[in-house]
Amino acid sequence: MARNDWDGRQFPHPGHRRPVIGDLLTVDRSRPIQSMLEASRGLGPIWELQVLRQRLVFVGSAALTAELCEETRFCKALPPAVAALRDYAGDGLFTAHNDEPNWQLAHELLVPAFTKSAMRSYHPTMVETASELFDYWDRQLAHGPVDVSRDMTKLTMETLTRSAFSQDFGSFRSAEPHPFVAAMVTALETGRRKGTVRTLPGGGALAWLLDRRFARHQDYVDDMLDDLIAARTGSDDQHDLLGIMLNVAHPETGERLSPVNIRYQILTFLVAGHETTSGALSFALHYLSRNPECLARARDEVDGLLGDDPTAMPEFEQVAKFRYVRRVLDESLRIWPTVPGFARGPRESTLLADEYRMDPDDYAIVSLGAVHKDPEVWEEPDRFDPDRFLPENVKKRPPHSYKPFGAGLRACIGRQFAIHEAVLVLATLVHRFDIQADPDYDLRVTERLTMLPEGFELTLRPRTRTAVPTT
Ligand code: MNH
Repeated sequence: MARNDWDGRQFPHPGHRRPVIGDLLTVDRSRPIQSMLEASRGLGPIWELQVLRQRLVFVGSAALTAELCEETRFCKALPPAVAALRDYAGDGLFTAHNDEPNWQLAHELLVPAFTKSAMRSYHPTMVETASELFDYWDRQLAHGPVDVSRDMTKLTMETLTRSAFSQDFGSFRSAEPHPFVAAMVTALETGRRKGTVRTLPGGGALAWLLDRRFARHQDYVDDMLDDLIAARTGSDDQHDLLGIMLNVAHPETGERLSPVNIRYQILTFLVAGHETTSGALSFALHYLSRNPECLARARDEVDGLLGDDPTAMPEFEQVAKFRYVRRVLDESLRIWPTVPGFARGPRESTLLADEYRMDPDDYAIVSLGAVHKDPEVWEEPDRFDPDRFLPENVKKRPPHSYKPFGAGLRACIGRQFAIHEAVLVLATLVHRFDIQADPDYDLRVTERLTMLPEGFELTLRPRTRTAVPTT
């Protein structure tokens, strides 16, 4: 574990630090990330929190973030909460240490499967899954408003299981989640709680208890994936991510991923890819439902490209043309980055901001909630304004002031996947339905592994052909 002592330096911290527990009382356990961010107001661009035995140093300015993103000097670090996920994601892409050989190998084998053009092969699956959700909503309309975060999470999970290993869990055909999905969610939640618990005195024992209680969920998930991997071994199809991982050897070394590592990668895609994208979709829908002029612009754009059939779905090439919808997504991820931060440490001892000595076992957490609202860069940072992402406006900003997908070599490999899916779903949703939020709803954000709107409902009304202007 990183020592993180920063050469003995102390940074500003919220008041009332106590012996032993440190700043624990400033952290609201039901919304730790939001409460830590609120407590940092007024502390400047770099601050710290001491939570029991764990010390966290955060940066919140675009300038310090730009420096930490310099790949020659800094690289990804794994703070304890991320390292805790290694129990089930092992040396998969997200949780691998920079120097673990499986990171390099998996990265090189999988990058081609995540390029923009590779999205062409996932596009039909994304279209089909979104259509199933919309058909399900059509059948649900009489039952009142829909729970947006819940249904978006089902959607992104279903898209991923189909794209990653061609498994259809029928999320929109039955009321109960498939046992695999339920077990996955429980195993994930346990992993997250273990990450928190380990920092407590005696936390090792608590983590062990959690392990004992939830091991069967993890075993079920692992067994199912191992069976699936075994069943596909020997066939040479490469039509999904599993097929690529089983059948593509490294062009120079001939190396392949081991079956266990393939299981880690699949779990990683499911974990890293489903709640993150569903949160982004849900926040975007929240802001669209609150900003009628933005909704009208988004809809005009989509109507212009898809025409007057409300159930029309786009071709692959059309998705990139939903420019305004894309800006809505970008702006939503600015205000609510669903992955709230990432950690960076120096490759060799160095001075951050010419001032703070960092050694290789120190790390700083880039607090995206702060960086994306840095007043040096963003005017009226709390206002929702997708036009901030017009190309001419993007050019005016320093390059590292917006980092929802992380930085450098270890940045998000699924970025294009998430963007293609989210733009496709947002565009087709506003084309097919009128959306109406409860005017009394105030955005509440729940924190799981990622950030999601909580209790956010939309009343949907199908648009009719005549309501959609002909083009
Ligand atoms: Mn994703 C890494 C954000 C969607 C798979 N992702 C990261 C990081 C951020 C991130 C930030 C860097 C973390 C770090 O430095 O520690 N990811 C997102 C967001 C979305 C998202 C905001 C959606 C919106 N991610 C996806 C999807 C997938 C995916 C979809 C897979 C299908 N992400 C990954 C993987 C990594 C990652 C794998 C780790 C990459 C690496 O380290 O090599």
